[in-house]
Amino acid sequence: MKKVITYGTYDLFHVGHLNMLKRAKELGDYLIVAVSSDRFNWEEKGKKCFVKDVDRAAIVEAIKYVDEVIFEDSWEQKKEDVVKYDVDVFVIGDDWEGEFDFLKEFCEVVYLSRTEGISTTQIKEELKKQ
Ligand code: C2G
Repeated sequence: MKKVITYGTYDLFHVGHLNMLKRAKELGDYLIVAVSSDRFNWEEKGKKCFVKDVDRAAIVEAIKYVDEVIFEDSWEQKKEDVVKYDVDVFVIGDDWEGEFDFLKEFCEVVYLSRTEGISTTQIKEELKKQ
């Protein structure tokens, strides 16, 4: 079984997130998604989420492409996760191009193009104008 892992905040779930998860699953047979915890987002990414982490995890878990959800609580955990879950492919959007090449020692690293014209930030900005 070819296992794939990806990481993200997945706040205000939208079609860009869906496309990423669909394409991530196409790279293997089993997809694990590490959803960023509220603490990690705020303290490490400076992101304030609209949807709390347990609800973001529940939404991602309900997506048919997703087989397992874990929480992302540190930048360092990727290496441990890849080994612990016996992952073959790490995949993430190309906005992170090159950032995780250190994982090539443990698994295949794939950066997929983002879906243009949609982002959580854009959704929040548009809603403010209404
Ligand atoms: N994404 C996409 N197209 C968009 C928006 C997002 O393909 N229009 C992808 C991102 O590239 C990422 C995933 O969807 O692979 C989740 O996006 P975010 O929730 O913005 O994740 P991010 O904040 O980039 O967190 O350790 C890695 C980080 O946790 C990634």
